[in-house]
Amino acid sequence: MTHPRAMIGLLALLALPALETAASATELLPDPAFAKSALAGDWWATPNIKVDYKAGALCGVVEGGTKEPWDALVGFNGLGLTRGEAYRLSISASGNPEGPMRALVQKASEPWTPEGEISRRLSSDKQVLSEDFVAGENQKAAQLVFQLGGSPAAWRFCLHSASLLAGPAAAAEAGGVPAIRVNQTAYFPDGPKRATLVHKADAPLDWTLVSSTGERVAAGQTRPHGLDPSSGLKVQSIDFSDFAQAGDGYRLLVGGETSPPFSISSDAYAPLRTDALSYFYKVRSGIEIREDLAGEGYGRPAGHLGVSPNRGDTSVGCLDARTARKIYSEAWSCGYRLDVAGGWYDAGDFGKYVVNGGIATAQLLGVYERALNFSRRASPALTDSLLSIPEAGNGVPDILDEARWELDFLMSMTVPEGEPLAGMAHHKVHGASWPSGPLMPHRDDKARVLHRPSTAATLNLAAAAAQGARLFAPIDAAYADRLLAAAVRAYRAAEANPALFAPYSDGSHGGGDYQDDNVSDEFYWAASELFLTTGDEAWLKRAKASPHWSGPVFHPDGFSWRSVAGLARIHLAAVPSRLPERDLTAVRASVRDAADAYLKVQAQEAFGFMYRPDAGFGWGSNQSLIQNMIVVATAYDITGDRRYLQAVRESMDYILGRNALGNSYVTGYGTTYSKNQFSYMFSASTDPSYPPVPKGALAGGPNSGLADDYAIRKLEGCAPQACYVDDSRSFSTNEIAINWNAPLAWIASFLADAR
Ligand code: 9MR
Repeated sequence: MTHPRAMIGLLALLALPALETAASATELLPDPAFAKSALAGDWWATPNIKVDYKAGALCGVVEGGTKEPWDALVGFNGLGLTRGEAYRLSISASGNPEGPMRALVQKASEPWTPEGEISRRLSSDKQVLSEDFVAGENQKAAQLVFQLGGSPAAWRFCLHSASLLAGPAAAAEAGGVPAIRVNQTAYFPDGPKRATLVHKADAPLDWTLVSSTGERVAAGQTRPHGLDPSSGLKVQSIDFSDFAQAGDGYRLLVGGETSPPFSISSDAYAPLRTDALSYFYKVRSGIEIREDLAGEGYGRPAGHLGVSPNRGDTSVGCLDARTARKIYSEAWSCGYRLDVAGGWYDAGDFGKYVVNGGIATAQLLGVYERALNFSRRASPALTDSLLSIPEAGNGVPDILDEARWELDFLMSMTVPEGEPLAGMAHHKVHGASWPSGPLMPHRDDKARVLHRPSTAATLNLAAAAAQGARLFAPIDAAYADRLLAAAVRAYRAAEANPALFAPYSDGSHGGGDYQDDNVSDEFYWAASELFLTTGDEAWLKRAKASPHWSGPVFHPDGFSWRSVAGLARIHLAAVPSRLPERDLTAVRASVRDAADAYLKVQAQEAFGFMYRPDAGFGWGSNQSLIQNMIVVATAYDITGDRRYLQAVRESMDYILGRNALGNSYVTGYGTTYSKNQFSYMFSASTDPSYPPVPKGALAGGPNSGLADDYAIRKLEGCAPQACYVDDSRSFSTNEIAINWNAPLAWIASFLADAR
């Protein structure tokens, strides 16, 4: 990108030396409050901004009709930055009428690498905004630039103050990570209680556990582990499992180090179950989100319901043949339009993808099904009063209501009878190009397009609909019949088109690829679900014909949307069915063996979790870990062996703060938690006029692949556990997604109910 700009006559009338603030941070901008009667320092603007200055504000009228944010700029050059040093950018600004602003501290030439950023839509109310960042590069002359372009109408921008602080005070604001890493939410009174200490010492150290009143309640010695490969840190472990007194505000102490506070309680996971499940209502598409149900700040008009500026999803056509040729190497298109309104938005983006929708729905249904089969029917997960959703109280359990919202969407993605590929499911629907955020769904003006059907999507629809059919059967028989018919039809269509794969693309077509060219696992999953639902031999025969029937399906990096055989296997092991005894024994033994293998991994991990993939941490590693925990939880359900229950409890510590970064990956849980995940709509971290990431949302987590520019710049060379940054620019380590929150809800429900 280039920043066409010209210097105009805002010359340095008064250049002041850098100011030392009381807190010993250094101010890099002259006259941050614009208190002088003449503008101080080297400010400039592009010619399409008519600038005026008087004490108290630097203002300018931005011409309308520019296209890109960087088509209209106000800036300040010559800022020195030191790599590794902490900075705080603070501004107050307003716009009248409204206008878009991106404030960036960045390299002043190609590639314009940003160091700190604040993005906002400005309105006439003055907004006070700040951003802390640590400089990634040494720079003699970086710039602070305000990108103000992209508005069709002219508007007036005012900057009421601008400050860039460098040094210790800014660093103190950014905060340090306590050396003792704990589950910042809760340990079970009768569960394992371990923490990990990051420390240089080779010898054991003394630890004490203190209560909220400071009373010493337990003590012991740490166990040194040396250098831990997944965190790149030298660590020791602390085991206080013997202490079983429930309470809040406990802390561990080692030498001068103090842990964050935590509870010992059996009650922590019921609220997490509710919060994790409540995520889904907030990301529904095609329905108004009621603030009285979703909570303050989360109400919004329906998105993608055919109301301008939305251009979907009530009548969506297919990708044009020219673009299709680029992506699919064939001029595929279609002559029909589909009503694909509804469903959930996939993640931070507004795409709706059948494979991901399928597995997320299956695991949401799984929360209900596990409660049905293993809670003596006593779990709140089975009730019609669990969630704050419009359907609460309609006589249908809330989890089924929520799942139906997506099941209906999945079925609507089916190619109509009489068309080529009839009965197949379109792989996905999303914008023809990516919108720029922050953005609420109802304001998205991108044309929406259906992508080519795929075998994987069709089988995901078949599997999720088949599972839905057995769970809805006692509650809404007509709907269950519809689901089963859709599942059978989809399976048959997939059999007729067994190798229609979703390819990789160059990522520039407005949505994720969800590439998958091996659908043997999807066939196994769909056939298994159809068998579990119908008890029909014909489906069992198909499932048994799969290489996955007796092949290895549990891998170190967990099952996922791409690799679903493990999910099929745990359902075969846990769902009551007509599976012959011998088969059931073999299936269950395979789940137990897998669980034992995960327990071995856990025993080697100084951070107590059960995820050790062969090569680095993958995209959404937190969900991969949770899937492994779900396998172990299933082993507990089918055997009653409490080692499995305790292993799941301990592994949850990692998600909630016992990890290399001392960060809880669940928003709103713990003392330090992810809250700046990438999301077009939950983007309060870049613009406070948007809602924040909701409580109970799971961040994707460390991703050794570092697949975004920000992560590459900030995290290069990271140890696997440390390849994460809680910044909304890092979509490859820090996004939220339906297929991550569904397993979170599953494991939270298990932990809430299993005793
Ligand atoms: O979760 C997906 C991950 O497994 C893939 O490696 C990655 C790249 O293709 O895409 C992830 O899914 C994203 C999707 O493509 C678009 N919506 C957001 C998803 C979560 O990041």
